[in-house]
Amino acid sequence: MSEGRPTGDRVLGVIAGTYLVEHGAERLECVLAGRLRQGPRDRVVAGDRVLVERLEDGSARIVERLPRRSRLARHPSHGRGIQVIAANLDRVAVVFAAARPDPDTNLLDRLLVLAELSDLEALVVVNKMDLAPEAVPGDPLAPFEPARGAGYEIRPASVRTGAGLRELAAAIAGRVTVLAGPSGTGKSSLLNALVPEVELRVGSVSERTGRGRHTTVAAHLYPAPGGSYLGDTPGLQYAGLPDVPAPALSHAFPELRPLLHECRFGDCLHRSEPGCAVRRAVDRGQVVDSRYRSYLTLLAELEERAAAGRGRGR
Ligand SMILES: Nc1nc2c(ncn2[C@@H]2O[C@H](COP(=O)(O)OP(=O)(O)OP(=O)(O)O)[C@@H](O)[C@H]2O)c(=O)[nH]1
Ligand SMILES: [Mg+2]
Ligand SMILES: [Zn+2]
Repeated sequence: MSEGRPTGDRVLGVIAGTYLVEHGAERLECVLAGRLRQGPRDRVVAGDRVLVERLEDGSARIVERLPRRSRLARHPSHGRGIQVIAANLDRVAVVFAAARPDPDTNLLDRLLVLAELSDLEALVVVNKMDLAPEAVPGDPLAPFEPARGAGYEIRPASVRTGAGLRELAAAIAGRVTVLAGPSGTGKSSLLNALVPEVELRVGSVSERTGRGRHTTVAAHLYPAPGGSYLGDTPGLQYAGLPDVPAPALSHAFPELRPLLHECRFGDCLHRSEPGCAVRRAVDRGQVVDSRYRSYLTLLAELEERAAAGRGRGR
């Protein structure tokens, strides 16, 4: 944080329009000042730094949101623009299971790209390693090899046996990390295991909203030991990429970055352009085929959406 600027209080989460804000050792339940209520729903999200005003009746309200240092955002399933999921994060831990549900490598690549486009560091947690070898014949980490090859840290873990949890706790120490991934991979279980007394809080959240904790509608951060924050996010089954220009997509694949300046054309999209260094590297096996196919899938999606946008007279 730069000097002389207020650092503000951290928003932990939003429950039914009430913002839970960490104010020193206190937790304040705040409403948004009228001015902030005009904006979109993601005006203030988990992780945001805010200025809080306390009123005489003991209530508190958020009067200002400070600039975001980073944000995790996706394209909403309906409509345009982007939906901010959480702000001021350091890392995204993409959580998959070794089995139940089986890993979906295309979704994995998509979530890694989402993190890259949000300028966030990403790591991959492979939970439920206890299910191997019965439920997973062969190497349970094989589906994650392409991501490892691209430079991502892959952390096997099991909430059931406790394997890998200590290492994971060390990896998140002192930082703001959110767990993101498909439903049922064990994000909440990891939170319970890594953050003491979080179960209690999850329980109270459910009571307040009258919903089960499986219907998380917004991200929520939990203070964890060592000055860290660990966050739960709503299931990212749907993870549309934010609108970025097509050429930006290749930059979200770390293993492609060193090749990009070698393509013959500066605006190469790495499909079938002559003199494409990416194609050459794929053909030589230097770039993993499944990662390249994920790139092509996401590229087509961005282009389709851009075309649909133009069709609407954008
Ligand atoms: N065998 C095994 N089961 C696990 C492990 N971790 C979690 N589970 C189980 O997997 C199921 C889903 O776990 P959750 O923690 O609710 O998964 P989640 O990712 O939070 O799911 P959503 O909230 O729906 O996004 C539960 O029945 C857990 O008990 C593990 O390491 N091994
Ligand atoms: Mg959950
Ligand atoms: Zn190219």
